Amino acid sequence: MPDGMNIDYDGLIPNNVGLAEDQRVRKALETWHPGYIDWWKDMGPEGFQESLVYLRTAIGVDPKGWAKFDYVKMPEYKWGILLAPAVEGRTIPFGKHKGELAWQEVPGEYRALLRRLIVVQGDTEPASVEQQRHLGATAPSLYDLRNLFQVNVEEGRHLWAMVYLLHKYFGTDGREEAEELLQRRSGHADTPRMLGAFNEATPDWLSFFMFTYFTDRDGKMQLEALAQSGFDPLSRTCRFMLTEEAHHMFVGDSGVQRVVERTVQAMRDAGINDPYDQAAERKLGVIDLPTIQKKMNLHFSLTLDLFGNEISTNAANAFNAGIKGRYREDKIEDDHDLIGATYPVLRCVDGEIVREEAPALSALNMRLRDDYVKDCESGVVRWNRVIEKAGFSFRLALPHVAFNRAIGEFATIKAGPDGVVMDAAAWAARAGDWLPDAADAAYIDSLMVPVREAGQYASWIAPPRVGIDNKGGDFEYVQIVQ
Ligand code: BYC
Ligand code: FE
Ligand code: FE
Repeated sequence: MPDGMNIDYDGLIPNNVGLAEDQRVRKALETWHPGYIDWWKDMGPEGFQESLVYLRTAIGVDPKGWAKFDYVKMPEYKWGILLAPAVEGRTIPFGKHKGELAWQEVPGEYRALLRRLIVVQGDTEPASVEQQRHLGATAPSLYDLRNLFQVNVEEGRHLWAMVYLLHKYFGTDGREEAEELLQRRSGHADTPRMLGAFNEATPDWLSFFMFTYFTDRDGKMQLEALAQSGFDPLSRTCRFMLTEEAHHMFVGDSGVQRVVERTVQAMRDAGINDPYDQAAERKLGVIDLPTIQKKMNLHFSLTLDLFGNEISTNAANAFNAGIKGRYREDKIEDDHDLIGATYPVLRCVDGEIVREEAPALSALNMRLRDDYVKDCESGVVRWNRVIEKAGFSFRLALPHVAFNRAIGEFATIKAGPDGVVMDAAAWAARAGDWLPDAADAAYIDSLMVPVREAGQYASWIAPPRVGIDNKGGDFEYVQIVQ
């Protein structure tokens, strides 16, 4: 058995799961590979398949040196299967099997449950690549273009990670699911991706930064919960995915920050004092602060839907079974079975938002969402510091969790970003103040002109403070070949 530190980097599929000795799975994956490449060429980054991109490739799982950087044509990227090293004697950390040895095979009774979670996780990865496929055409710099592609190839690898589990552990139906992951399409009327937010458009770069900040962060939370799994191969795969995920959120976090920096800088240079003077801000060719807030409202609320219903028996079953834990379950000090425990949940009762104690097991989606909202705050605080330092009395804020929801308790009511419940007509009359409208979209679109000279940046975004892999902001991160 591989201990997880031996990387086979020579074959078609770099891996540390002993594929060379596992004929059946190797064959299955080699059969799946051409379909994946076809999908990548059809649905991956449009127009840049021949370009040389300065990419990080995962080549190991040692936290001190797991990646190397080099120019790569994306279709030739080495999408490997890498699991975090096995932890000797690891036990199931929660639920009714707590303390038993972690499973190395799928327990029969939980097969369907596990398969569904793996398929849902797998489905989001290619979906995001599809959503972002047009963005290369309008990248604000080569640095940003490279970051987009880095995120894209790694989401591709995350699909591989789930497909490996399906092929290795789920037989014929696993193979069918792996096929279908290549068939569904983000936003398609007949064969959409599985979760709502992954069928929305990512029309511009501000949306891309908001998506990688907010939606990739749902990825982080869900992967952390699955990394606790008693099914050890899932746990190990998610643990390694999380090391890549950090960069995706960095792209979003620093991307939004650079937009804010540029906006307040331009406002100061022009002597604008009123941060709500949208027209004046737009004359400067930057994205005005109120529009940044609206984009944030949209992407945050769309992402909250990804946590499912506040009260969920699926979530309770997955926890009881030892399949999906809480965020950083291993750092929580309680009995880890939650029988008889309660958790405060925001519910909608007679059209009002109220906090109620609910059985903690049923409230696990709510709990993960609470942890997520806390995690989201840190970036907002940093962005606000930039605005404050520039001397403007404007603060970005996460909207209330009841705002603009399509799943869960608040799907049937209308609430403003402040959480005040209102009737549908009143809400509709204000929607343009809270969410980007057609005029906002047209304005942002007008700014989305490509900048392709090394070291140059579009008017609406500040250069990064440091580059990637100790290179400067003026490094040629993409050698464009079209
Ligand atoms: N859209 O009992 P409930 C990432 C369905 S992001 C459509 O509350 P549960 C990434 C639900 O499936 C992380 N349908 O559901 C980020 C269920 O259907 P069934 C992705 C929805 O299971 C950026 C029914 O409603 N990973 O990695 O407690 C770039 C009842 O709901 C939605 C995961 O999500 C929705 N939003 O919770 C790239 C982890 N929400 O089964 C990648 C795996 C709910 O009754 N998935 N439904 O037919 C899960 O843990 C759970 O499936 C969910 C839903 C948390 C998503
Ligand atoms: Fe991912
Ligand atoms: Fe990601």
